[in-house]
Amino acid sequence: MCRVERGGERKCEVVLQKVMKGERRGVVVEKVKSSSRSKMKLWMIRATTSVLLWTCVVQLTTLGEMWGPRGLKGWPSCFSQDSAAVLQDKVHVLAGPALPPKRVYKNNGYLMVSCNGGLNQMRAAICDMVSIARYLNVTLIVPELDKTSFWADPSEFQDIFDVDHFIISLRDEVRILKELPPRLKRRMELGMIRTMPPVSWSDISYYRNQILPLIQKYKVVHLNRTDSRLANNGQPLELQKLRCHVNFSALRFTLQIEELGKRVVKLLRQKGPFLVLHLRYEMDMLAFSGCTQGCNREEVDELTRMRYAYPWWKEKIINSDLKRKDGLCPLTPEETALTLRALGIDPNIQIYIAAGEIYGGERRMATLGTAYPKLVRKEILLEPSDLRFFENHSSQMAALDYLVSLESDIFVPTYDGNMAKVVEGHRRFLGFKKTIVLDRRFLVDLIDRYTIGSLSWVAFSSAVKEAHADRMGSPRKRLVIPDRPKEEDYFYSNPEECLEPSYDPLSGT
Ligand SMILES: *[C@@H]1O[C@H](CO)[C@@H](O)[C@H](O)[C@H]1NC(C)=O
Ligand SMILES: *[C@@H]1O[C@H](CO)[C@@H](O)[C@H](O)[C@H]1NC(C)=O
Ligand SMILES: *[C@@H]1O[C@H](CO)[C@@H](O)[C@H](O)[C@H]1NC(C)=O
Ligand SMILES: CC(=O)N[C@H]1CO[C@H](CO)[C@@H](O)[C@@H]1O
Repeated sequence: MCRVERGGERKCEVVLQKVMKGERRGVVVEKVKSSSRSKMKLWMIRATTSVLLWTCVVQLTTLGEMWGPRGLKGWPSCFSQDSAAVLQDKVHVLAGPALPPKRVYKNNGYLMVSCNGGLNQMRAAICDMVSIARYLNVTLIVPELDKTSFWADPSEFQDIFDVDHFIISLRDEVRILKELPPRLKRRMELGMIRTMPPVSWSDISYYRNQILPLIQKYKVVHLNRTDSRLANNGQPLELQKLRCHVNFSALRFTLQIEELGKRVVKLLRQKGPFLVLHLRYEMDMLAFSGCTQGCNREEVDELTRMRYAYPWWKEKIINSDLKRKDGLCPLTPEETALTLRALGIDPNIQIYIAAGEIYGGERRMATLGTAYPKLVRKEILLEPSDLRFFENHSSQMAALDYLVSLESDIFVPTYDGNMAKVVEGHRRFLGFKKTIVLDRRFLVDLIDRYTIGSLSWVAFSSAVKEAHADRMGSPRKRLVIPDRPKEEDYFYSNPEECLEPSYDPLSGT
């Protein structure tokens, strides 16, 4: 099979880089001395390169099977069984795209961005910003992550993502630097650059016509908000493809996070299939949304106080019941248990809870734990020493959950936040892996009818099954609603332009 162990690939890349540097040094030596000795040296280096390349190929082949197809650039080949072609692909990956040629273009200036929000919102934003920089022919500075959001995670880009891979794998598209050149840095310190939030849901033409002239004038523009700044639809096909390429291939987590993720997946796999439940029933979610279904008096008070305490949670007076009936609340753990049973999910399946601390703790988890006794959390699977590194770094914790979610047999988010959307899209990309996108509005209505006894279990279960038959992450069109971008399907939840097998641009009307 063509699954590639990521560490192996990375080692090869490093080796290749070293070899290339060596070769370059060899050429210089040759020019200076022009002696046959240096030619000999050059020949030696070439020979070593071949040996190393071969070693890498062998390593890649033996290390197969272990990790998802993400590691391979030419993913479609991953679904073919032809191992000869696969091997060829690997040689190709090593010799070519591992270090794509730099794109040569006239640089129009520099773009700095500060992302806002949680990890997955930032992830999507990084993809948008790379694509925008590519289309404006500017140089992108490695994005700054949000350290002041609710999660207050001090992690930098390079604490979460493999920054060198990010820069190198995109160099055939756009130049990315870790920081501004010194001259421009001084300009920034003197406040001589332009800082602004771009208009939400803009077309690329906005960036070309409004932002590019500013970049040309000030040399550096700093975009200080990045959430949903690029429209979902109506963008050039190449731009849409680049958004995915960044998402699925240029952005990968640091080795440390990847390895821990791999370990969690392995521990789960040893015991059979597993479902990842993104149970977004955490204190911040409930305080922010005002959803208090099933909470006691003290809890409601606590959540309300918290909402009032945060100035950027602007909506203060919330009617939880109405909001829930509109499908705008995350499912509670109890509602989730009923839903999974109604969908016919095997009670013996392992359920990995991808979430922080569940609000209400054991009391609220009891029903789910009875319905699905094999509930696991990373705190159970891993040693405290493994997790200590992640403490107070919610984004790194979220990265771990992201990896486990990608690999699961079934992924079920209980709320349509950014994690749910980005993972859903990524799983489509990995071959339409099963993701159950719950119709919460419909569900809470059914659940209420079942709970008061006006619906039998059989009727309830079949209604739930029927309503979700079409919501399993299989191929479908992204919903487009001109002028109401907030209500249409999010680009990253169904990046259909990048899902080669089913995408046919001619039938897209
Ligand atoms: C970017 O560069 C390409 C090729 O170098 C050129 O065709 C294109 O017009 C440039 N775009 C902008 C916005 O400068
Ligand atoms: C972004 O920059 C503008 C202009 O400098 C400023 O008014 C605004 O408060 C900034 N927003 C954020 C989120 O920092
Ligand atoms: C994490 O934060 C808590 C509370 O802010 C603090 O008590 C703890 O020492 C921190 N842990 C680490 C590893 O920094
Ligand atoms: C892993 C990877 O790079 N996958 C693909 C991302 O999307 C673009 C557009 O479909 C493809 O060209 C890449 O191969």
